[in-house]
Parts: sequence; C-alpha cells; structure tokens
Amino acid sequence: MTVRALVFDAYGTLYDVQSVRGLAVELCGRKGELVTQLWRLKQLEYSWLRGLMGGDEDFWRLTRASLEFALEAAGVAVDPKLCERLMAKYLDLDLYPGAREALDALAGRKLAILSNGSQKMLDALVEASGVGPLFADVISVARAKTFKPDPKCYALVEQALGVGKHEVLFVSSNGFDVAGAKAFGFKVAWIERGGGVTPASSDIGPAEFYKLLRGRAEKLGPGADFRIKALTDLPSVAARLG
Ligand code: LAC
Repeated sequence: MTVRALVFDAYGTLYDVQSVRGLAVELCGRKGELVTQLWRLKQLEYSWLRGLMGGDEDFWRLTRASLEFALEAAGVAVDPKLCERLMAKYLDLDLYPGAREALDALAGRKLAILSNGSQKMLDALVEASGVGPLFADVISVARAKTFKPDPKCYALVEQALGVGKHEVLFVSSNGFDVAGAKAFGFKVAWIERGGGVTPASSDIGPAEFYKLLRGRAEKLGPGADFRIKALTDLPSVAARLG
C-alpha cells in the first residue's frame, strides 16, 4: 500500500530534548545533567498518568510541573526565573542533525507532526526552527484531550490529513510511541538513538541511564516496521514504500 503521509513525533524525534542540557548545566552546575534526564523522564511519566486520570492537562503546565519535580529531586532550588529560562528552551529546541535535510528530501510528500506538545508550544518550535512551510499540519494531541499512546491521539491524523491509517508512515524515536502507533495501525519507522549500548557495570550516569530506559525498543507487542539510525535514512525507506 502506498504511503500518502509521513507523520513525525516532535520531542526526541525531530527536536532534541537533550538540547536543554547546556542551559541546565549553566543554571544548575553539576546537577545540570541529572536535572535534564529527570525532567524528561518525569514529563513522559506525567503525560501517561494524566492520560490515565482522564485529565485534560496543558502540556506546557505538565512540562513545568515535571521540571519543578526534577529540580526538587536533584536538590536544586525551584527558582521561578530559572524555571522560566529552562521552559523557554522548550520553545526553541535544536532540530536533530539531518532533520532539515531529510524533510527537504521528503518535501514532495504530505508531511505532518503529531505531538504531545500543546498547539502553542509546537507552533513556536516549528516557527523557531524555520520548518513550518514543510508541514501540511502540526497536530497537537490536545485536540483529543489526552496524550499518546492513547489511540484517540493517533486517530487525529486520519481526520486532519484525510488519509487512512494504512497510508501513514509514522516516525518516532520514542519506544512507547512506536508501540502506540503500531497498535493503532500505522506503519512505523523507529529511529534508534543510542539504544544499542550495553553498560559495563551499574556505575553509569543519568544520560546513560536515560538511554537504557528510553532509547531502546519496547517489549510491548509488534515492533516497528523499519529501524533507522537517523532521519536522513527516511527518504530511502519512503521511496521503497512508494
Ligand atoms: C511527543 C513526545 C512523545 O512529541 O515526545 O509527542
């Protein structure tokens, strides 16, 4: 079946959530790495919990709450100014290397983003990185009033883009998102980002721990249809699918 749309996850897939690290280290010193990893882990956890609780929570507020948790857990004072600076970076995260090149190479196709981010956050991110004109739609799961991997989120794509689920290639580096998109019925390409590393001992830092937990494929049913190493591998996958 021909692929009529390529739909991208945002955080961790097109945009590098780890790009908050530089600022986190500047503001939190030796705790910066720990804050960076705890923040993202807690943000994901809160999105799943909010989804289960049936709460229609704004992802911006959820991201701020998870930042405050991370700072407190790391023993860094929860200073509103520090929080605001770190939160502002979430509106201007770095695109992964090769993202622009891959999107340009796919530009003849229908492209979209489907993300847990609020519409405001995503619009700011896309605007700041200058890739807005490449997308047919930037879809926030807020339209479904829940978070991925709730199937209601993936179902937004069909309506927004006017395509059937079997005509979508969904692209994510997040294992839980791959599992959710696959269970929904999309074809899925998983970007493996450093998940293949095996630690020599238990003596690892927060970034390695994060990669072990979040960088690997999940054991949650059928895996991705395609495993790729970088976004620049996508145009050839799409070309094979027709
Ligand atoms: C997103 C999360 C999964 O962008 O990172 O939806």
